[in-house]
Amino acid sequence: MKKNQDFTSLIPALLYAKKIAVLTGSGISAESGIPTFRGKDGLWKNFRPHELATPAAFSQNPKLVWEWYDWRRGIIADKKPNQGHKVLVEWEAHFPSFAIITQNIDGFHQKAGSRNVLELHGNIWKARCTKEGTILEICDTPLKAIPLVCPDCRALLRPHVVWFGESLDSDTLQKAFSLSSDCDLMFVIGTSAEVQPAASLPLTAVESGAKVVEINPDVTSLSSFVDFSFRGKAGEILPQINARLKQAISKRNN
Ligand code: BJW
Repeated sequence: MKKNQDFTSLIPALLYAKKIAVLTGSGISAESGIPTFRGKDGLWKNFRPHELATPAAFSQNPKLVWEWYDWRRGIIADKKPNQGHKVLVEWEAHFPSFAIITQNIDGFHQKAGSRNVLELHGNIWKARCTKEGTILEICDTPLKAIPLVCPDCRALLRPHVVWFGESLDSDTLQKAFSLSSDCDLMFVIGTSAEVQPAASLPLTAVESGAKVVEINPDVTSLSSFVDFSFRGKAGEILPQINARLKQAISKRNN
């Protein structure tokens, strides 16, 4: 079925939305220069997930895993949030109930200024003690010593991210599902929707009666379920929607 790609029909839904949830993936940071995972130049084209992003990989070779994360921290440290992230900051200030659920670990939503952000897969700037579970913020790039050890107990620290086969933090996941079932409008931006359980959130929103808007240059497995599909880059489409929204707000107020 052909999806609605018309800004004009989205604007009334956005203008009168009471509760907005946004699910983001690596595509929203692509225009900042952060690689995605599964695209043409995605990380999983050059690196094997089972060698770098599983608990077994870390047990086998913590140094290799930390080196990979150190390299990625270096890439992120040099880059800035883009227009897509910035529009979401404006929307948080405008809408009474607005939350971002991100799969990204780059911290760019918060860096742009968003405050109501749930990080499903953790944060690359944090490390966690493998013995005591203590979470530390570590901002050095490059890291001073690899692998990192806990300053308190000397056990290994690991990146505070969620690897394949690991459970997501249950409180965070519960909040994400409740935002998804409770919203009247959900934006799904820059995710292939291939990774569970994040990929189930938009389906929960659909089942709960919300309108769902996808912004992605490519078709995904979600595309056939959504109400609006905008095929393009988040850093271009979001500012266009925002400009139309502002016009509609000023028309409404006059
Ligand atoms: C643009 C753009 C632009 C480009 N503008 N868009 C049920 C069925 C089958 C399997 C499972 C299942 N439940 C669980 C699993 C196993 C697994 C899973 O889902 N595997 C699938 C791959 C099949 N899930 C898990 O293991 C999860 N744990 C879990 O469920 O625990 C319980 C359990 C375990 C095992 C079995 C059953 C239950 C944990 C998942 C953790 C994912 N971790 C990673 C790494 C995080 C740390 C790190 O960054 O190093 O998270 S993997 C990677 O994928 C990362 C991402 O957050 C995640 C999603 O990727 P994302 O963001 O969608 O990126 P891409 O590259 O896929 O897509 C980018 C999109 O952007 C593309 O569509 C582009 O077109 C678009 N784009 N430029 C807008 N400018």
